[in-house]
Amino acid sequence: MKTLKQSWAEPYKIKMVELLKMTTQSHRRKAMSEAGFNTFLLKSEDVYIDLLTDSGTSAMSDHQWAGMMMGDEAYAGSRNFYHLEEVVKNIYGYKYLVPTHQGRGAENILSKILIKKGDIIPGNMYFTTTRLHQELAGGKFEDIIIDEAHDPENEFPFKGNVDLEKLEKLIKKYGAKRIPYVSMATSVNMAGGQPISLKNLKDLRALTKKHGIRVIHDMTRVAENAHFIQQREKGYEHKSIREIVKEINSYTDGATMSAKKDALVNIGGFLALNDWDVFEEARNMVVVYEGLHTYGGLAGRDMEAMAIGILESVNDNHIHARVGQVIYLGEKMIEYGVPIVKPIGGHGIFLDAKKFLPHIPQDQFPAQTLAAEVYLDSGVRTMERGVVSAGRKANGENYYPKLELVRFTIPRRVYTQAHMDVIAESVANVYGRRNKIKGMKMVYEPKYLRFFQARFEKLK
Ligand code: PLI
Repeated sequence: MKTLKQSWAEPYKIKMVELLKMTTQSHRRKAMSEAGFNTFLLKSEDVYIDLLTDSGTSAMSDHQWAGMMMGDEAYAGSRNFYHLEEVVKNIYGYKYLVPTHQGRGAENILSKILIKKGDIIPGNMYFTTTRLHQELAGGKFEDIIIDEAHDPENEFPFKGNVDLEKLEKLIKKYGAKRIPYVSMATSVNMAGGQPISLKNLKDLRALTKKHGIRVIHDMTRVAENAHFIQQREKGYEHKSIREIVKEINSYTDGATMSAKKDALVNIGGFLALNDWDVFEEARNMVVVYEGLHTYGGLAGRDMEAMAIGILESVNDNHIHARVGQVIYLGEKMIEYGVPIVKPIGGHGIFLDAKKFLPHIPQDQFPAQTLAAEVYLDSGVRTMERGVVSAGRKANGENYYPKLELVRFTIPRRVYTQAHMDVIAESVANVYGRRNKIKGMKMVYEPKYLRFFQARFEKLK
């Protein structure tokens, strides 16, 4: 029987450490100014605790490192590919695998195959690279996530759910023929790492099946979503993460995966499919953009580390500790009175910058400003997920997302509870002097995915 309170602890011990550089305020001021007040442009050496992303930043296990030594670096037919293929089949339940160098490689291929000019792609909130590939292929993304997802304070337990009425309206308006698939993500990143429920997914499956529309799953953080289903959805409390992951996937036709997150590797991804015809085309296209269909831009050793990482990622103790650490940090921030997205998500804490800095209008980039201020305070690097990340529409106008957030993304198996304390204290410091903080203007804007390389100046 489960006790009411069950503390988590890391299901591993530390065998090797990487020393961190502590910096002074004046050093950080210079570094931030040289980086154009964009945390993506900071040098990693100037960062103390790096919460820019959970992508490719996880610590690999000794098993994974041992697997790296077992790399079969043949150009074709590497044994590591076959191992990965078997793991993807067994753990995720998809029939066919096309490896890619990372998630966006899979998104590119899938979008080129399934999307025609003028198509509509409904999804449970956009993700930056996913939507861009859909647009580059001639499609238009339509947000069909439930309204609760756009409200940082709404504590609905499954804010990643699809609003089926919104989807039905789109089907009525455009016709099912113009909708090649529904782009469904688990642990919705831009909403704050919010899960979709299995009930909602089953309903989505029933509706799309009626209209002959595919469901394509962005399964980048599927195991973290499975954890929330286990914790919150009736009937799943005694199911393992592995079982829940498999069930989620069973209601979808294929998936794009950035293995740099859930799957605990520093590089890698794939496209997984159940439909032979789409697979055939993808297997052909991958040779154009990534590499041969048995390596897709990866070394044999990368595929081996990924296969082992996938197995480790669906371990219940691993996920419990991983999400437990994120929740620990979020609860600390709440104790300090700092406004964050609730419920706390799976891969990071998202500060509500509109509420944190209500005096800064959205076109003066409150989240970008706040990310810079946290770095200046303590050397903790975070990232903007607001108006800068949202970019511009095809007609050149800015998207103005309701959510204007700063993401504190927690790499897996990397930082300790003491680091979490230091991070929360730094945010509390910045919160204490929030009224004195001024916004910024953008002085350089690249054409694609501007958040990566844009530069800013502080307003006087
Ligand atoms: O960074 P990639 O190309 O391996 O994966 C792209 C990608 C696709 N879907 C989702 C939900 C992501 O979160 C994602 C990448 N995310 C990054 C880099 C992040 O920092 O969240």
